[in-house]
Order: sequence, then structure tokens, then C-alpha cells
Amino acid sequence: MATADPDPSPTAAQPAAPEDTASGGGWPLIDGWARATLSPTGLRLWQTLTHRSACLSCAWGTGGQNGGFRDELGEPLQRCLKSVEAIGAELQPAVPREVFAGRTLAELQQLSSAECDRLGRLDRPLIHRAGSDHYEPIGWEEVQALTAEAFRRPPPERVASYSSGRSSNEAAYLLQLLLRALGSNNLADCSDLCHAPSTLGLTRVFGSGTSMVNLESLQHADGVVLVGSNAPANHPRLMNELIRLRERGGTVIVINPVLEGGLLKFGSPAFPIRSMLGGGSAIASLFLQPVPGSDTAVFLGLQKALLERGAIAWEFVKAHSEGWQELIAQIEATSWEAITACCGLSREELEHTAARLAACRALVFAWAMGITHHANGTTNVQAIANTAVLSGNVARPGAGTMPIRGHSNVQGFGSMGVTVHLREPMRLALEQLLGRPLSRTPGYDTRALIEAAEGGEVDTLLCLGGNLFGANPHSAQARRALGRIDTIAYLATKPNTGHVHGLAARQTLLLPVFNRFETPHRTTVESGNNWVRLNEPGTTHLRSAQLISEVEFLAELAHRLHGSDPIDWRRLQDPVYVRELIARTVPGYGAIAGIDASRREFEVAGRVFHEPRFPTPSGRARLAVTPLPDLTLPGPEHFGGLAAGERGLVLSLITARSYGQHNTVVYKQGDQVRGMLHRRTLLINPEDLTASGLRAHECVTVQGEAGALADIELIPGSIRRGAALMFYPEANVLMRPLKDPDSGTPAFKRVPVLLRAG
Ligand SMILES: Nc1nc2c(c(=O)[nH]1)N[C@H]1C(S)=C(S)[C@@H](COP(=O)(O)OP(=O)(O)OC[C@H]3O[C@@H](n4cnc5c(=O)[nH]c(N)nc54)[C@H](O)[C@@H]3O)O[C@H]1N2
Ligand SMILES: Nc1nc2c(c(=O)[nH]1)N[C@H]1C(S)=C(S)[C@@H](COP(=O)(O)OP(=O)(O)OC[C@H]3O[C@@H](n4cnc5c(=O)[nH]c(N)nc54)[C@H](O)[C@@H]3O)O[C@H]1N2
Ligand code: SF4
Ligand SMILES: [Mo]
Repeated sequence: MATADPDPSPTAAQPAAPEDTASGGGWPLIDGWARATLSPTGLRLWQTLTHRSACLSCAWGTGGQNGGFRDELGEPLQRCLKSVEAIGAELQPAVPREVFAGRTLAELQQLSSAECDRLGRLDRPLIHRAGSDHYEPIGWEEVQALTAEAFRRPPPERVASYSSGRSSNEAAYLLQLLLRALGSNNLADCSDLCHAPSTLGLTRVFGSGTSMVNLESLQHADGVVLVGSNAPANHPRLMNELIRLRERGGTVIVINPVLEGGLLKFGSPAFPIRSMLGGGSAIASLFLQPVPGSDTAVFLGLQKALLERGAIAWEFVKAHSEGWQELIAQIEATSWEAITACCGLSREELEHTAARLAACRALVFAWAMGITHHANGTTNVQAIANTAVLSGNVARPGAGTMPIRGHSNVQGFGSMGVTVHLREPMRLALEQLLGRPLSRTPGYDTRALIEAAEGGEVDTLLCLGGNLFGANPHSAQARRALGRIDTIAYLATKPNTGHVHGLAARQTLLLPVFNRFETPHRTTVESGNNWVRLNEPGTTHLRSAQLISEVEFLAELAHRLHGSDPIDWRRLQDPVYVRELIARTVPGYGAIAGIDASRREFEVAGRVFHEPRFPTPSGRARLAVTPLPDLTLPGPEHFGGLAAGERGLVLSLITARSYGQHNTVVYKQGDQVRGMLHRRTLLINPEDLTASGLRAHECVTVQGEAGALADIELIPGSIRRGAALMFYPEANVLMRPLKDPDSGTPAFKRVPVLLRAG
């Protein structure tokens, strides 16, 4: 454990001291803002930043009706550089004509993710037909006819969609309505690769799958436990809340196998003096570095320590939960040896941390992909939720569970019914709207979609944003699977690797859409804190572009498929009408019906718990046992073995985002904060280097279960022994798609790999 503030920890099990690690934020951010402002697109960029629409980037959800820079409490200066990067990429000129006309697909397939994105904006529809080595232009009428035919012909179980949470609620709602009306539940979504374990785990415990904390509530907390999140890079404005919490004398406990610099100190432009002169504000009060994948053991350890020190909120637990007897029995029966052997933290560290937790008046438990990207991701989430209940930290001001959502509107997609787990109230409402029962055939989530496609069971796929190829594990399998689908339509703003590697068997359509700040009509999105934002209409800088709004495209497709049975599908081109239907059928969304008139943004009803009555059958939180995971790694022989005298070792690989990328879109090659100056790097503990005979900055081959990457530079850093970190999406060639059986989410953060010298 490393401590980041004057409060001394009882042990110092991990070597890295805070000074060893570069801090997050600070000068590079201020410099980034200056550069962006002075660039040729600077003026347009500022116009976009002040446009009344939500940030494109993460689900923290800055922007909207309060003006581009404000959060839902109206606080100014809440835009971060990530947002600027995302807008900058959208303000690129159109892809030059000669790119798709002149370059063959084989040439385009050589491009990296960053190079694809830098080609520019897609500005007219394109098609790739089997046998051709080019994408070629196509008119919208032909696009609509081909797409409608591709959806009409096969049986409904053989058509599917994949979506990424960048689009609007209105487009999401239409997408699921269109597919469900057809009889298909195959609504795969990027959340299947992301927070599906949070939705499932929280629903099991509380009957509701989203954050139970809003921004205001967070501001009443005096403690935050931040688990498996690199918020300085991925949710920068959350850092302002953590800085303020520390200023109020609160406690921030970070749990992460990587001693992320920005979680020790962060220089936020919202606090400029400290950012520039003081090297940033202190974040972590306590930093625990467990074995990757062991968080269930960490939380069982914290629960055991709370139990032993008499800090269980018994009154609350007995009054407002069920199943606690079995959980307490598990905690008592699980030995300290089993817990510490699994998570690699000492009993003293866990006891000390539990004492800090018990001393807090109101605690928020927040987490991201370090918790969900595991073969037991759902159990991890339940272990956190159990801890929140046992310590009495739910359903009161300043306390609760808060999954930190990813894409800017990923949560809205779930609310709109883009999920294979449609909730009963919404099913009934949709059945009433459509006047017929919905199909009960289980739908494909993202992994099931890839597996079904590989087995030749999918004919037509519509991708509303995202990069299905790049985001999946086992890139070779993803390419093969997509290649067996007859027709794929990609709706996107910019080209990505998926568009050139994920080619369908017969025809692939690449269709350019308006982004959020360009869409010619109003749209809405939902933040990770359940706040619904309204985006005003906008315009595009692309001259003579043939862009389409996602709503218009989907409504036209629906009309061609369904005519006016039983609703007037073409009328759905009017987003006001779509919002009317949303208000009628989506639980908690009644207020959206009046949003066009009132322009009043709102909190989704029933999500934030102010008192301990939960939407479970008994009204109580449902606690359940959380088994310890088996984290045994295979030996070198699993990968073909090491020859006598050959240097190397097996590690547990975390695949994560660098400080300069948004998912599969890479903005910057280097990650200064982690000292990983290019993409072909691997972060490793210095003691693992010494023990294996490998050397710092040596280039090695990283061998996974599905593929290998050569010439990877070893970067010594503050990461737990036995673990390594590489950047996604490049690392996706390495891994076999091991997944959490409950949620279907891949174990992206625990990939067994063998490192070999040379
Ligand atoms: N700038 C930027 N912002 C983004 C994104 C982006 O790519 N770029 N992506 C968006 C999306 S879709 C998402 S889902 C989020 C992702 O946001 P994050 O979840 O913060 O992103 P990751 O980089 O995947 O990794 C999270 C952290 O988990 C830690 N970790 C790995 N394994 C474990 C473990 O076993 N236990 C614990 N406790 N920690 C572990 C890693 O060290 C890392 O610090 O960000 C969103 N925002
Ligand atoms: N190894 C590994 N793999 C991972 C992860 C990991 O941590 N490690 N993280 C996983 C996670 S958390 C996620 S969420 C997925 C992300 O998976 P995806 O959401 O599928 O991928 P993105 O890279 O976010 O998709 C970006 C593309 O969306 C398109 N786009 C952008 N804006 C819009 C818009 O407004 N409308 C439309 N129609 N298209 C738009 C652009 O073409 C852009 O190239 O990746 C997952 N894969
Ligand atoms: S924190 Fe997230 S929502 Fe807020 S400005 Fe940054 S990227 Fe956008
Ligand atoms: Mo995500």
C-alpha cells in the first residue's frame, strides 16, 4: 500500500512513493487548451464549446442547457481537455475524395486507429461490394432500399444491431423499437463490454441498475472509495469533486493495482493556482494496490474488518436488507489467510482502511472498468454494494453506490431499451404501444453476437456508431465473424478500423451522420448521474456534405419495414413525437414530454434513493455471498514454454486507456503520465524485471492465448508485481474472449500473457 497524504499507513508493502510518479492534469492541460484555441479550428471550437449541447465524450455529462461549460448544478468551468479533443476530431475537414477512390482496402487496413480517425469526417455514403477492393459512393435512396431489403428478407432472429452510447436517446429509442417491432431482441450494445456487470450486480442488490447518487449528493459525502477507475484521464471533472472533498477534510480511498499518478495529485484548471504552482491537489488519502481481479477479496476483507471492529450498521442492515445472515456467515467463514492470499494486501492494510471507512459519516463507492472487466465482474459489483449496505452507506444524502459510466450517452441507451435484458415495465408498455406481444427469443449481447455471426447465424447488422471490430477481444475472431454477415451498415461520423477490417460477406455500407452538436433537431442524452440533458439543434462545418441525422435514417428504415402498422413510423422523423413515445413507455422519463416547451432538464425519476426503500419485491436490499475468485495464472508451458536459458515470465495483463485516447480512437501516441511514450509499450513492476532477467526498455514479444505482439518496449513503473498494463485496442489481438458468465462482459483486465525476450 502506498499512502498519499500525511496519514501514515501501517505498512508499506508497495515500493512506489508518490514523488516517483508524474501527476495528472496541470500544465499539459493548460497548454492543451491554449494550443486548441490557437489552432485553425479554434474559433469553431469555442463556438461548439459554448453551444447548448452535452459533451460528446464521457458520461459525467457536462454541458447542455446551462451552456457548454456548466454541470447540472449550474457550476461553470466544467469542461475538460478530453472534450476539446473530441470536438477537435469532429471539426476535421471531410475525408479527401482520393482516400476511398485511390486507396485499396488492403492499403486502408494498414492504417492504425489514430490514422483512420485523422482521415477526416465521413461526408457521403459509401458502399463496399464483395469482390471489390474499394469503397465507392452510393446515393441515399439506394442505401435506404438496400438496408430495408437486408432487414426485411431474413427471419428476425438473424438481424441485429450494435450501438455505442454516442448517439441520442431518440435514436436509441427508435433503434430498439424498430428491431423489436420486427421481432428481434438482438440489441447488442457497447455497455455489454463495459458496465453490464454494474447494471446486473446493482439490480440484483437494489432492484435498480444505475447510480443512486447524484452530483448534489456527492457533494455531501465526506468519503469516496474509488475503485478501478482512472478518472484523471477518463472522467476529469469527477476530479474536481474529489479535490473539493479533500478540501472539506474528507477521505479518498483509491483501490487500483496501478499507482495512477493523477489519482495521487491532480492539477485541475478549475483550481488554476494550485494546478500551476503547487503541482496539483492531493487526491488519494490512502492507496491500495491489490492483485488485478481480486477486488471481491478486498471488499470481503473490508467487511470482515468492519465486522470485527463492531462497525457494521446493524440496525440499518436488519431493517432494510435481506440475505445478510448468509453474507455474514460467509464473512466469518472466510479466513484472513484466504483473503490476503487472494488480494495480496495485508490484514493490517485492510483493517486500517476499514477504520478509515468507519470514521466517515457518508461514503460514496464509485467504480469503473477495473471492477467490471473481469470474469467475476458482477460479483465484484455485488461485493461493493454489500459493503455499502453493511456500513450503512446507502440511500441517504452523501452516501451510495456510483458506477462511473463510460460513453456520454451509454446510460441513456440502456434506459431507452437498447439491451438484451428489457425490464418488465418497459416490455409491457412497448407491447401496449405496438399492440402485440414482443418476441421472447433471447437476444444476442455483444459477445453472443460475435459468436453467432461466426457460426453463420446473422445476416444483417446495423451499427449505430462504435467500432465493433476494434472493441472486441480476439481481433482475428471478430474479423472472421463480421465477414460471415451478409450486410453490415455502419452509421458513423468518422472512419475507424472497424470499417475496413469488419467487412461483410456481400455488402458493407458506410453512412455519414451528424454528430450531437450538428444534428438539425433537438435531442436528449442521459448522464451517468441520471441527469437528462437537452441538446439544441446545430449546423455542420462540412460544405455540401450528405450527412443524415440518425433519427431520420432510422425512422425512414422503420417506415419502409413497417409502413404505418401500428404507429405512423414516418412521423417518428419528428423527435418531438419520439419524445412523446419515450414519455409513455420508458420508466422515469415522464418529464421528457414537456422538455421541448420548458427546456427544463431533469433527473430520471426513481433512480436516486433518498430513503432506504428499494425497487425489489420486498423493498429491501438483497445481500448475497460473493465467492472469492481463483486467480491462478497458467505457467509458461501454456504458451508453448520458454526454452532453456530464455528470459521471460507470465504476467496478468490489464488492457486500459492511455491518457490520450477515447476508446478505440487514439488522439495522442504517448502517455507521459505513465512514462509510456508510445503505443507499443508495456508497464511492468521493476522487481518482475529483475526476477525474470528482462531489462527496462528492452523490446519483448508478448504472447497471449489468441495472438502475439512483437517489439513491445518494457516500461518500469508503479504497478503491482505480477501485473502488466498495455493499451487497448492494440492489445485486443492477444486475448481469448474469456467472459463473466453472468453479464457476458469480457475479462479485459486480466489477460494471461507470456513475455519473451527478443
Ligand atoms: N479520455 C477518455 N475518457 C473516457 C474514455 C476514453 O477512452 N478516454 N472511455 C470512456 C468509457 S467507454 C469508459 S468505460 C470509461 C473507462 O474509464 P476507466 O475505467 O477509468 O478506464 P480504463 O483505462 O479501462 O481503466 C480503469 C482503471 O482500472 C484499473 N484496474 C485494472 N484492473 C483492476 C483491478 O483488477 N482492480 C482494480 N481495483 N482496478 C483495476 C487500471 O489500472 C485503470 O487505472 O471512460 C470513459 N471516458
Ligand atoms: N482490451 C480492451 N477492450 C475494450 C476495453 C478495454 O478496456 N480493453 N473497453 C471496452 C469498453 S468499456 C467499451 S465502451 C468499448 C467501446 O467500444 P465502441 O463504443 O464500439 O468504440 P468507440 O471507439 O467508442 O467507437 C468510436 C466510433 O464511434 C463513431 N462515432 C462517434 N460519434 C458518433 C455519433 O455521434 N454517431 C455515430 N453513429 N457514430 C459516432 C466514430 O466512427 C468512432 O470511430 O470497448 C471495449 N473494449
Ligand atoms: S468530464 Fe466528461 S463530460 Fe465533462 S467535459 Fe470532460 S469528457 Fe466531457
Ligand atoms: Mo465503456
